[in-house]
Order: sequence, then C-alpha cells, then structure tokens
Amino acid sequence: MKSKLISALIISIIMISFSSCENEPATDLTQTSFIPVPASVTATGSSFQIEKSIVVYYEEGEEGLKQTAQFLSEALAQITGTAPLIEVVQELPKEGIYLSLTEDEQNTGNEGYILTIGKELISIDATGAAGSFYGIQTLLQTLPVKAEGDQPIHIATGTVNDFPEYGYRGAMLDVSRHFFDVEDVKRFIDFLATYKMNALHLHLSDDQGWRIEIKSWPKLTEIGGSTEVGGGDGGYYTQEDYTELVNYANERHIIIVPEIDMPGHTNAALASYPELNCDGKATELYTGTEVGFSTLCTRNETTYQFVEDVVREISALTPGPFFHIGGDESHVTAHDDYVYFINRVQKIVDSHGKRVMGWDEIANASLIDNAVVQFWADIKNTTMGVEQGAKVIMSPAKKAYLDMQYDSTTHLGLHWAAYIEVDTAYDWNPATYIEGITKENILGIESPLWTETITNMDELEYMVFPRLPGFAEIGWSSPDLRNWEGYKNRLAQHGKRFEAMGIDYYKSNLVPW
Ligand code: NGO
Repeated sequence: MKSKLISALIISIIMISFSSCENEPATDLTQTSFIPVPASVTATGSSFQIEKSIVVYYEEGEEGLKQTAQFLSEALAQITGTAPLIEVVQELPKEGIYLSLTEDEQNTGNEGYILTIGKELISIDATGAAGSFYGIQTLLQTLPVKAEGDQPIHIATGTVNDFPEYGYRGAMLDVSRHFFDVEDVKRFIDFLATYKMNALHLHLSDDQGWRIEIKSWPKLTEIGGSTEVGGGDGGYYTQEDYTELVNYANERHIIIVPEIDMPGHTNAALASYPELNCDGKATELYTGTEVGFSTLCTRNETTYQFVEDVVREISALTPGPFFHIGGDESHVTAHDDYVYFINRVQKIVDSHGKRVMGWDEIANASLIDNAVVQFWADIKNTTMGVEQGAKVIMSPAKKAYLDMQYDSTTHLGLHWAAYIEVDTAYDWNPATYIEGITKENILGIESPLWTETITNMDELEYMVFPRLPGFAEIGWSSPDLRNWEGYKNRLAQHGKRFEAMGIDYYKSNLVPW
C-alpha cells in the first residue's frame, strides 16, 4: 500500500514537472540566462505570446531603425518560420513589437536601451540605432532558438534597462597566418553581434601573408598574399571584398579596425617589393611561425611612400575611426629607428583622419594626441603610454588571447602566455588588471585570435567558444554584476544556442552544460 502511494506520488511529480516544461508559459524574466548580464532586469510576472501574425513597428522619422527592424524580422523568421511584417507608425501601437528612439536621459551613451515586455506589446526604446540593435539581441535571448512545431512561444514580461560598461568591445582575427575568406569573416562578425560586441580588428598583414588589395602596390597581394603558415594557398580580400565586410559589420553596429603591422612582421611585403628592404633585395616568402625577424627599412623614403599609400587606400575604405599600425616585436629594428618610424607613421595615420592604435610597444615613441595603446604583454610600455595621455585597449595575453590552449590537453593553440580555461578567461577586471591604469584610461577590451595553429572555421570556433561570450560580458557588464558562479550557469544555457548556430565549441568541464 505504502509503495503504491509512493509510486503514485512519483508519477504525479514527474507529470507536474513535464507539464510545467511544456505548457507553463515563462513568467519570470529574471530567470533568463542573459549574456552579457544586463544592468538591470525586473520581472512583472506574466507572459507575452508570440503569434505568427506579429508585426514589427518602428517610429516614423527614425529611418536608422528600419535596418534594425529588418534584422529582427529575419531573426524571428529563423525561430518561428514566419517573417513578421515591418510597419512605420506615428504612435505607440497597442500590440506587437515597437522600436523607438529616445533622449539619453540616463547619460548612458548611444548604446543604451530599455526593453519592456508587456502582455500585448514589446517595446525597445533606445538612445541610438546601436542600442536598439542590442535590445533586439537581448530580446532574442528570451526566445528558444527554434519553435517546437506549432507550440506557442511565451516570453516572460518585465523590463531590461541596459547600457555598456565600455565603449570598445572587440575581437581580433588574424587572417594573415591563415587566411579566412569573406564568408568566414561574416560568420565571425555574427558571433560578435550576438554578444553586443562592436569592433572587429582584422590583422591584415604579417610575415606570412598580405591580405588586402592595395591598388598602388599590387604585388603585395600577388606575391605577398600567395601563401600562409604551412605553405597553403593563402588568399586576400579585394577592395570590394573588404567593403563588403565593412558594410556587413556596419549593419550589425560593428566597426572594422584594419591593422597593417609594421615595421616588424612585414616579411610578406618585403618579399613582394625589393625596394622596401635596406639591401634592395626581396626576401623569400615565409610559411613558418617564428616572430621578430623582419623589418621595413626605416631610413628609406620609399618606405614612407609605401606607408602613405597603404594607409590612404585602406583609410578611404574604412568608416570606423581607427587605424592599427601594429608595432609589436620589431626585434631587428634598432630602437632609434623604431621610434623614428612610429613617430612618422602616426602622423601619416592622423593625416588620413584616423585615430592611431598600436600594440603596447608603440608607447616607446612620442605618442600623438588621441593615440591608443593595445596592452598585450608589457605593463611598463602600457603605463608609459598612459603617462603620455594615451587610452588603452586591454588584451592581456594571459587572459584575453583566444589562441591560448584551454589546458595542456587541448590539441589546438599555443601556451606561451598561459593556459586559459573558461573561468580564467572570464574572471578578471580590466580596470584593476594593471596597477595605476583605471577605467578612465581604458576604452575597452579586445580578445585576439592569432591563427598560427588555426586553419579553418571548425578550429576557429573551438578556440572562440565558449570564451568569447565571457569577453563580451567583461566589456559590456558592470564588474559588480559579474561572478563566475552565476556566469557559468548562464553560459551552460547558451550551449544549445551554440549548437543551433552549428558552432563546434569546447565543452569545458567547468561549465554545467
Ligand atoms: C604575440 C605576437 C603575435 C603572435 C601571438 C601569438 C602579439 C601582439 N604579437 O602577440 O605575432 O601571433 O603573440 O600568441
């Protein structure tokens, strides 16, 4: 008798939990696993049902929101199978999804937004089109990745009031050591967009490959683009390809930061044009992975004509404010020559209307106003930069390098800086990482993916996921709201999102997937 009772009890518990999974609409918005964690989330205890007939409205006169509305409609179509209609309205509609712009009353910059989910109406009120786009990313995280048949989709009601901690939230892709084509880079851009990142730094040249067409120096790609690490075919972006990437990124509120690494890391250019070498002889193409052996001839005027042409052509194609000049590991450039070179090249960048950015070594030069130093290894250099008034992008190799192995058993990646498990990657604060360098000095964070060992998208995804969402959260969310224990549970919920995106990710056993 007793055992019958117990089994009846067990069966009813199982039935209750089944029914609550399948039919009970979600009502507590604070339970959603948002990444990055928003500034504030409040729940109002009911739910919104997404109908196939739902309409996306945007405020009349705010044409910048049209693209955002289209993006949302396409994203919803992926989930429900039906693309919502898009309509312009003068007044707040009674139901559906409504995108509008508002004054920046809370002083949160043009990336802030308020997402309000009511029982009939979802509204995203943002301080700029970028904020509206981020509101949409948040909304999408309240939805399943795919509707289950005809099951209605319910979203818990409430409000998300959100804005970023840092204005620069980037990732870098090294397309020089191994080339990644336009479609690959677009997919990488999609990853950034999903997590509210706004800068893609493309490492476009190095010893092993020159990857962007320069019309006035065509051999750079003809010769310098013809191979890669390991001796494969390499490749390069035509100027049209590059523009396609710029536009694709721009539609997702992401800027491209182009990098031409100099005066070191230049073998591909030195192999293409003999006149860039001090001895007037072209070098051999290089397909190994050593660093620090090449240099432009810094006391030769041809070099500055070359830099001028390259910076001019790329700047003209780049709407974003930055131009990255590399400057790292110029081990065979004499110190004085290095300083002389960086001093001149900064001015060339400035004359083309771009803000100069470089790896932390550039702080050895006399930095011009507005220069940005990207910290990767040397605290002394970075501090010198800050003392000269430069702003900092934080990319500590020990924390933020996406090419570092997760642990000693990971088959891809390097470990010269560290093994970086998912918790190590997440658990640090840019504003306290270097003594004396605080939030006011920092524009934001960037996680670089160097590709000496990364040859294709599967390998790329394995290194990038699941660390990238953590870097995105460091850039977006206040340190007061971040902690590993909470984060790892939210991250676990994103596993099925990665799977739905076809992402081949590293299933760290630190995360309860
Ligand atoms: C260093 C080096 C790169 C390597 C990378 C590998 C910087 C700024 N320069 O980082 O050339 O590819 O390490 O982790």
